[in-house]
Amino acid sequence: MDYDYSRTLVIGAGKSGVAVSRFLAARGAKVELTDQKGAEELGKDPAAFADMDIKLTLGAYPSVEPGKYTLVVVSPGVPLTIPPVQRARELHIPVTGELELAFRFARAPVVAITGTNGKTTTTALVGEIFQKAGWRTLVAGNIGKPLIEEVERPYDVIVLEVSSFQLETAEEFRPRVGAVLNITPDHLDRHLTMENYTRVKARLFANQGGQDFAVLNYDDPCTKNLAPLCPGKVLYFSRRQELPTGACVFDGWITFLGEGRRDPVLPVQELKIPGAHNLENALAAVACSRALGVAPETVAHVLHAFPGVAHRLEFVAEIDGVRYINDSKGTNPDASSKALQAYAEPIVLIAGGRNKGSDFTRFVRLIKEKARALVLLGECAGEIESVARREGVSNILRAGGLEEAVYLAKNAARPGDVVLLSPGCASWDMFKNYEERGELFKQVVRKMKGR
Ligand code: UMA
Repeated sequence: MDYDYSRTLVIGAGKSGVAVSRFLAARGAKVELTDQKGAEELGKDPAAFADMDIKLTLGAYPSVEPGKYTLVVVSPGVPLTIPPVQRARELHIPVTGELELAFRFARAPVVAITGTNGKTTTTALVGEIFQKAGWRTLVAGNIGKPLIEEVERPYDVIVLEVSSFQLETAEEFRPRVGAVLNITPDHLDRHLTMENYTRVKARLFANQGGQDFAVLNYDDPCTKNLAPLCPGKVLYFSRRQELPTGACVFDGWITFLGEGRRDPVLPVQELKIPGAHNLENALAAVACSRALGVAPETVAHVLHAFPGVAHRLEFVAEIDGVRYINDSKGTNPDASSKALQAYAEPIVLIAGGRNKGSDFTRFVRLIKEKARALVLLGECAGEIESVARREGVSNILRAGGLEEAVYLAKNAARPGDVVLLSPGCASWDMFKNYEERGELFKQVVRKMKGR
């Protein structure tokens, strides 16, 4: 079904909403872009939108009345429970998201990657593999570039990072290859229960046909059990077990098995990105790219060279024998636990921010095992501190801001240690996004090194 976008209300004037508004306005739609924040807080220039024929309604949402809009497009960060969305649904006005809308204009097969953690790294990796193989490749989605911006350009493949927020409004979205990397508690402030969260992730496969591929993590019971919901061919990947088909580790090699063939791709030791979780990301990338026929040598070349993505276990500097690592993208306890596990050295951890409904107990137990000191900041510092004290973590420091946190961490660290920013929380209490948080961390560390 095609949407009638002639009179569209777009909610949320961030990256996604602005891209959708531009796209639809350029096609002659009457677009109204709204945001709960005012113009000043948003830092948007209303004149620029007027030039594009986009009506801005900021600071409060417009009323949704019968006949006023033909379509409502909701940004990923906007919950579907807000009054204008509810009202639109009462009036049977279609409500969609940028992912679903953009997909309907897509001309190339889509490889879509979701999961609680690892999706940005895996998406970037798969994108590199297709590029290296000579495919004209668009890498977009939750990774930071709305699909709609370039969806109509001539690409051979679209590699998309997809979030659970985007999948909430997916209806006809049908990736040729869909991968779910792992499912652990996250965004429960929005999805409320793990059942809902898992159901939303499974929407990735809802419209697939027999010739499409579902790439699933065999080691994660939540994703392994999605197989019966997949109409396409299931390709498992496993870091722990040898599998008859799919991607796994065989005699120390990352290996792909399929159609009676066993293709050794690369010795695990030669994978550049560190940590067990990155081996899982690499295995998923192997499955996604081999599903569409990329040669094992090309895959190997990229796995060997790929340095990782910014804000994910990103090395910043070494000062007085202490390595500083930016993992600002550790926005939930599970992601940050993986970061802690990636280092054998003692760690001084900087954590805290906005809790998205997570329980910190397991994270704190790992902190007790791996960290020399814990520096806490942000909205839920008190909450983490009380769990940490209960679990027996003693060396806890409190910082008023990120800069202070870095200096406290520097004082607590000894030569050979790692100072790790991996907050286990969203950044939204103090920053616009995790990128801004990571950039400030890098800036402070570099300033410290310059002294
Ligand atoms: N807003 C409202 N009403 C609300 C909530 C928000 O008006 O009830 C407004 C805010 O005031 C703000 C705007 O909505 O101005 C922000 O919209 P947004 O949160 O959807 O952010 P965008 O800038 O459009 O970025 C979104 C994704 N953000 C989220 O999902 C929270 C980006 O993912 C994505 O890169 C971008 O679209 C392009 O597709 C970021 C993210 O944090 C990286 N994703 C989460 C994650 O990875 O865990 C899901």
